[in-house]
Amino acid sequence: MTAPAFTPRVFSGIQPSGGLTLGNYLGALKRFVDMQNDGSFECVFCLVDLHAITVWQDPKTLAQQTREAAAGFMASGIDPKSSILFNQAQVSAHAELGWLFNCVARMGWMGRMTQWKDKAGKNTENASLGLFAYPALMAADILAYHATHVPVGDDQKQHLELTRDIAAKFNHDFGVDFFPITEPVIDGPATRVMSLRDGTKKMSKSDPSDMSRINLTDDADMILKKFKKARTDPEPLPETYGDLKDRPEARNLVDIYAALSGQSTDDVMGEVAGQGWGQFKPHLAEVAAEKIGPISDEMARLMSDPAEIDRILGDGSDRAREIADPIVAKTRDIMGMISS
Ligand code: AQP
Repeated sequence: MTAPAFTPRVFSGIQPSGGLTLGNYLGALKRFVDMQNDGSFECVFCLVDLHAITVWQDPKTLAQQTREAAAGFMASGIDPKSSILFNQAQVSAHAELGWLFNCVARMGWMGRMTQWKDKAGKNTENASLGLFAYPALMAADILAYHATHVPVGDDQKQHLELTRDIAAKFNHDFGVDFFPITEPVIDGPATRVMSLRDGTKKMSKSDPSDMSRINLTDDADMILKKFKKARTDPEPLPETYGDLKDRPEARNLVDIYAALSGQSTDDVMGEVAGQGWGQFKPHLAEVAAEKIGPISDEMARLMSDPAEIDRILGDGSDRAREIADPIVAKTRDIMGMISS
């Protein structure tokens, strides 16, 4: 249970490690907007560029990717006046608390993280130390704001559990009730959108194949092309959602359709049962293009004024520091460090 003393506050972030995908939109952005509009929470949203550099990022394109991701947040409905929107590198509290948490987290905890194993692969000797420590920085991102709720896709569940472990260990080790035990918010029909080329892999902005994902900047023709080429099996759509259990590619397209059309998966099956892919895929593409088209247009409009995006991120960083700096100062104090 979250201690009632904490202000209901949402924190979440997305890496500007490439263009935003439909997975980022359905698994994260759409839900960020719902929580902002719900009005029950203070909302803090971050372009986590310090996380992005745990794998190589070209310095010539990182700033542009960060602005494009910020445009994607705003075009999806994040209002930078009511929510705080900023990039992580401008608020040094993240890096500082990340270091303090490196000294709380245990090597064994980090070594068990599936994202570390997936991203480092067999070549762990050559992976960056930052990639290994990534979950401690993520805990710092969240806990620097005493965030009580974190909306994320299903792939981040394990990192959220680690955030809770770090908060609990810190509170226990120092005999305080300082950090909240944050609640993950993982719900809805598309918390894990899968690759269009392989139904066992999640859709990812850094997948080498652009055909594996729908980008928020794809136009209607490209969306249709990608869905038409999406891997499926030869069977038509079955009567019930349960019948899709062993058909990951088919289930993924149904999940995407349900999330985009705002229907339950059972209602979707009632609508599409018996359809072949030649009928279902173009309809799915049309629904996707209707949703993504306005976002893509608004992103292009926002991107035509990069100075304004930088101003918004600067303003968001000032507001973020006002919350995070005192929390990190108090953390140093609890740990026994001298500070002015
Ligand atoms: N395929 C997905 N389905 C549902 N949610 C997803 N998210 C990412 N991919 C999917 C959610 O988006 C948020 C931001 O993710 P991130 O960019 O910080 O990192 P990631 O999860 O590693 O996303 P990518 O696209 O796979 O990035 P790269 O390729 O750079 O590693 C998170 O809430 C995540 O759950």
